[in-house]
Amino acid sequence: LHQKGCIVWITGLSGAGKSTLAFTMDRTMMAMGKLTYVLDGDNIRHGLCKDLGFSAADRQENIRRVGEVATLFADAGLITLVSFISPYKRDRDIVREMVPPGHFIEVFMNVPLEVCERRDAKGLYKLARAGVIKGFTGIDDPYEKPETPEITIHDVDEKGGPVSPDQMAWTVIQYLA
Ligand code: GGZ
Repeated sequence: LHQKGCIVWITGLSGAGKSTLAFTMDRTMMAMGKLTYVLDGDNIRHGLCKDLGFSAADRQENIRRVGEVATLFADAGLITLVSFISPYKRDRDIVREMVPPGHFIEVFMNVPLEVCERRDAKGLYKLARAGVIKGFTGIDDPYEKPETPEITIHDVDEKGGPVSPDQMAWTVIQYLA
C-alpha cells in the first residue's frame, strides 16, 4: 500500500452539510479503492471527547484532540475526513501546522446562517433562538470563517441552482487528485 495520508478538514456551521460531504466522500473514495476514515461528532464526542461540552475552552480541547487523532490517522496513510464546526481559526491553524505542508486541506462549507437555520434538521436553532440552548454557534457564539481555505463549497451554483452532495464531493476529490 502506497497511499499518502492527509487531513481533509471540513469546517462550517451546524447544518451546513459537513457530515454529509464527509460521508459522501468516504463512500465514493472507498469505491475508488482509497483508504478513508471519517472523524465526526458521532464517533468522537460520544467517546474520546464525551467529557467536553460547548464552552470556548471545551471546543478548543475538542479540536485539539480531534487534530491529534487526525494527525495519527494521516500518518498511518489514511485520507482522514474531519467534520466538526471547529469555529476558531487559531485551533484549525494549529492542526495545519502539525502535518507536512500540503497535507492539511481546509474545506469551508460556506452556507449562510439563514439557510442552515431554515433547514434546522435537529431543531437546535429553534432552541437556540428561544434561549433554551445557550452559546450556539452562529446565534450567540462566534464562527470564524477561514480566510484562505484550500476549497470553498457553496450550497448553490453560479446560476443559483442547488449543488448535490455528490457534486460537492467531486470538487474535493478532484482537488486531492
Ligand atoms: C454548536 C452544538 C451546540 C452548540 C450542541 N453550538 O447539527 P449538529 O448538532 O449535529 O452539529 C452540532 C454539533 C457541533 O459539535 P462540534 O464538535 O462539531 O463543535 S465544535 O467543533 O465547536 O467543538 C450540533 C451540536 O453539536 N451542538 N450544542 N452550543 N453546536
